[in-house]
Amino acid sequence: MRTIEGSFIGSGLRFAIIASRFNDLIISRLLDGAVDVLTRHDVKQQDIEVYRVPGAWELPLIAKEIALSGRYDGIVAIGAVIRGDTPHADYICAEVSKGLASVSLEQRVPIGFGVLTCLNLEQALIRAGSKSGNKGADAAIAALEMANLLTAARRSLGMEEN
Ligand code: INI
Repeated sequence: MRTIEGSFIGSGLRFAIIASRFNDLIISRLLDGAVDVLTRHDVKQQDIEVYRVPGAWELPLIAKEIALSGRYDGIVAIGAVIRGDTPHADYICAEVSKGLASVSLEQRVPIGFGVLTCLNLEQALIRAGSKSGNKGADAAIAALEMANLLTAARRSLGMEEN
């Protein structure tokens, strides 16, 4: 039996982090978590580029441009959608998750999903570096593993490296 899996070795890999400005109290913590985990896995600071967008809604479009550039081994998407009194946030969440998933599949680039979808600020804080860990870091480590897995899988499947 052979198992194909991705390592957590980041040296030589390039990552784009796309982060919204909306709810920056949360975003700054998720962003710190993502950068911290990548650099602790030997991704060089100069191999990480951060793109800022206004809100989570704008994440799929920048993800698509970045994916099309072919410059990065992976993308880490960071956002924080917090429900208000109306269903506004629900529409954002649905489109952002669908949009990022479709960019990832169509462009064949791993996108770590570090977009919080919470009912209130407390839930978001808990997931941004306190009780429930840091979802920015989780998204970054997933993007790193998937970047390495894709290389390993393509090699194993005899596919051209691209
Ligand atoms: N953007 C977020 O990132 N989080 C939110 O919670 C949010 N809410 O609730 O409104 C939000 N709205 C802005 C949206 O993402 C767009 O930036 C805006 O509609 C302009 O296109």
